[in-house]
Amino acid sequence: LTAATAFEPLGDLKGEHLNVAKISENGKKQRKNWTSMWTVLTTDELLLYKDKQETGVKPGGKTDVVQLCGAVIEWTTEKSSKKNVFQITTNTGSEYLIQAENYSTASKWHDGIRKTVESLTKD
Ligand code: I3S
Repeated sequence: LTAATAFEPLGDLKGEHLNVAKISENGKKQRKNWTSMWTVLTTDELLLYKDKQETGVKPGGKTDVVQLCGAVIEWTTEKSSKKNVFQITTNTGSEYLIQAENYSTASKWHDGIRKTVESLTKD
């Protein structure tokens, strides 16, 4: 690790289109339905917008908010035939698959979300 990466600020992933499939909600399995979502990482949440234009609007029905405190994030090759898929499991038992065609994009989001989860889990 270089000093620059070690001190990279959290919550700096401002927005990008990622493929998202919510596969369970509060422990209840959902039908898998991949959707391109505009994804924004804050200091404690992952915001999923249907459209980039909605980000200025107060979060409503079209936005999903993934609470990252107590979440588990892991790469998976079993839950999808797609490449570069990782899963976020929230502490309330909701499960999301996140995917990008480009490995560096998927990896950047995976690492950013993992760092955020770690920062929320300390003390
Ligand atoms: O885990 P599954 O059921 O194989 O997921 C596939 C389905 O969601 C499929 O939709 P239909 O159930 O309408 O056929 C999607 O088109 C596929 O993309 C899903 O599989 P992948 O491997 O792409 O996650």
